[in-house]
Amino acid sequence: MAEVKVKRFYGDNMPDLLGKVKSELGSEAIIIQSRKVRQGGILGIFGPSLLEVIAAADSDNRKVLVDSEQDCRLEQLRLIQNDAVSRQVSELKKILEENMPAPSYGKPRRVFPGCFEQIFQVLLSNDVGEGTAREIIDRAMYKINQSRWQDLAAIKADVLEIITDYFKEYISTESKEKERIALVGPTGVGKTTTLAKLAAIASVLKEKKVALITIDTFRVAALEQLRTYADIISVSMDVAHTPKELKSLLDKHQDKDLVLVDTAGRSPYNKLQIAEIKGFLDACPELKIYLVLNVATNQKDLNEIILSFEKFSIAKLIFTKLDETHRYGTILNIVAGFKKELAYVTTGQNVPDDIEIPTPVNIAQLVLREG
Ligand SMILES: Nc1nc2c(ncn2[C@@H]2O[C@H](COP(=O)(O)OP(=O)(O)OP(=O)(O)O)[C@@H](O)[C@H]2O)c(=O)[nH]1
Ligand SMILES: [Mg+2]
Repeated sequence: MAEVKVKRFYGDNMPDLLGKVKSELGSEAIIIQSRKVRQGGILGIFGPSLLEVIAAADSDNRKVLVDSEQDCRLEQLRLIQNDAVSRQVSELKKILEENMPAPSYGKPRRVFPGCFEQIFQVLLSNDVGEGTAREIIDRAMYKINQSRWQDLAAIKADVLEIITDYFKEYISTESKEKERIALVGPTGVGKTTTLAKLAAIASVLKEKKVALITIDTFRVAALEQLRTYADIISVSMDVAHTPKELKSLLDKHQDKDLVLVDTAGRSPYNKLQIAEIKGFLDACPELKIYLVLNVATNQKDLNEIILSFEKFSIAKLIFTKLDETHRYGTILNIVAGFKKELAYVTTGQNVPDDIEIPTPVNIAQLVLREG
């Protein structure tokens, strides 16, 4: 396969950008994408907008000249119209996604000045995605006067505030209304345990009327596990074998303040099993679906999981097993990338103690934690 060089360029205007593309990748470079971006990108809360061009050159030397913004648009149109080329474009995009260095504004990796680099490295070591980390530092640099760029404590405080502000948008407050919630997610992430924690808090501590339902008839042990929790908490527990049964059980429990539905863990790659659960949940539109994720899962797997479970119209996220890792950057990556609210985090196996409604500042502190 031809060797492909893919690069992202930033600038204020298209002629300058195209000049950069030509000088770095040659006049036969292909523009894959051009768009306006906020200097802050994913976080979208940064300063002025920039033009971004993603360009590629390959060793087959295809003749694609890009001279002006108009040429660039025409070129994109041609690419879309030409099937063979657009196949190649998707191939390039794939390579791009896999191998793309973080935005470098057309230069090799920029080392941040003063103490910013140190904080940048802390974010990276906590698994914050490089692009997101860069955006956070860019914003901090924009915010902090240059005379304080050596003041580590001040920079840290500002970065904490930036991350906190971001989480403020995506951390949900507890609903006062009656709720019907189904937990879905991969196997073993802690769905049943989390459900038991929520049921115990609502029923025992808040004296609400609670019912549990499970559609996880896949394993006898799973039924026993939930029944044991239901017995300890003294709440009813029903089993739904079909979507229709689930619907009528929800109707039966209309008087309850909280109805929690447990589902069987599913591999994100098993489309059939996921479709089966979807069949149950689609029959009950009143159910809010929370996706449960183990925070210690690597970012690529988390992305796959979210994409597979996205079919369910995920309302909120729950991150589990915060006690099993010291790196929490993936929470920021997922919340930033998928723009989903965070409902709860769990921090251990104890029912009901090890669950919290996160506060923006607490989660931000975890993301910025050192050592
Ligand atoms: N360390 C830690 N363990 C947890 C946490 N939440 C759940 N677990 C443990 O993870 C294991 C699996 O928990 P379950 O609740 O059965 O997970 P599940 O998602 O219902 O599993 P399946 O139904 O088989 O898909 C159990 O040993 C739990 O005690 C947590 O926050 N921290
Ligand atoms: Mg379970």
